[in-house]
Amino acid sequence: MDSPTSDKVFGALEAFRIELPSWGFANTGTRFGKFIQPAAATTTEEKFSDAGQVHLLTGVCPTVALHVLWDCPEGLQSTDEIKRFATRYGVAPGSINPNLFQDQEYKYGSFGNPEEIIRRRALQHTKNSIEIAKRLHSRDISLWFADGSNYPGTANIRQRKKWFVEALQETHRELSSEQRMLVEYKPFEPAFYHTDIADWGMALLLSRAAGPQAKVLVDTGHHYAAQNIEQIVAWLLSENMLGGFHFNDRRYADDDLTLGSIDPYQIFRIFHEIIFFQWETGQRADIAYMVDQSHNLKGKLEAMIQTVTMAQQLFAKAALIDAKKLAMAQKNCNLIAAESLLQDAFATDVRPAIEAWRASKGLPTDPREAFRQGGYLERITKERAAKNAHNVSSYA
Ligand code: RM4
Ligand code: MN
Ligand code: MN
Repeated sequence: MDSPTSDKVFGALEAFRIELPSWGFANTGTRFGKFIQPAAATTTEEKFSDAGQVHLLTGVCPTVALHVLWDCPEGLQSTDEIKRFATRYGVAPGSINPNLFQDQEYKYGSFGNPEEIIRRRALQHTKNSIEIAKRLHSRDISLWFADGSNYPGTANIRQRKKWFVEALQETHRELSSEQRMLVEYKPFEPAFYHTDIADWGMALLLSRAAGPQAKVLVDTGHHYAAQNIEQIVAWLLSENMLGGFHFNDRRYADDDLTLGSIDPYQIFRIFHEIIFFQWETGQRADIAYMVDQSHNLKGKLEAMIQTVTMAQQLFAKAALIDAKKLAMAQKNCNLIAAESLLQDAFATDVRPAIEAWRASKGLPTDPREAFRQGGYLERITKERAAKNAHNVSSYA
């Protein structure tokens, strides 16, 4: 690999950090059943320990996203112990995710629930989550709503939209000047007829209505098949409305498969739009890159390391595209030249340069192999097996 190429890879990796989800280390499953792993994290502390291990080996995952219901069972009081875990395991709390979908009250929705008392409860939980975020010095509040309906005629769609606007505005009022709220969209599931925030346009309108610190969160799994996600990304960037990503891959719907396992070229194209935007505008895109995957067949830590290294590879490949040449080829409608710039970058094997970058940082060149050799998995399996044998029903 020539040295300008490896310089580009080094430059890209310096700027790339990715956040891990705490729920990716706990036992999860499908709606048909949960497959218990003896090494799965059973407490918030164990989730921090696992995230810390992934960060130790990859060097690019300094934060862990928290789900309030699962990781802060004592609400604000949980923040002291979370700070201790952060120090002990070397990973800071990242985005804070209120949970507005699991409690019985939310059967007919949260911010869009026809009952005012439940809407208020959902708002109160969101406000508490913002308070937790403040205590933990977390910048982003990630909002995902399961709200929607299953049968035509059963919900007042316009009325629910109004309720959402009101609650999101109130949410925005609680933010400190450094904080942001990220509004996630999803076309279906758990609601199968209509979802209140079903696509990026709805998330964009609601974010705009909420206030300037509200941005859109793109979960790559939350699109219909064949949708052009990179175009959505490009539009959100041009509107200064892209707040962050939940990365995963999908074959059918919200499959939460390992990033790049089905269509690595798509993630590459998304990264390209971001890097091209930055080149063209001279502006750094302020985007939170987060993983939203919870593996129940693969080993959780190994799959997480696999995800992180894949993200680095695809980001580095996208950074190889010669933006100047691309702009010229686009201007001249030189289609094959433009297309080839993407294809050639994608076809470049960036792994040797990434290994060299890791070595330059004192990191293991092959983090997955280092994990296999390191003995961590054997230790946690021993420590947690008995506890996991009784774990049958909850993410926590
Ligand atoms: C949703 C969405 C949210 C995640 C939950 C668990 O489909 O992706 O971001 O927090 O799943
Ligand atoms: Mn998500
Ligand atoms: Mn999802």
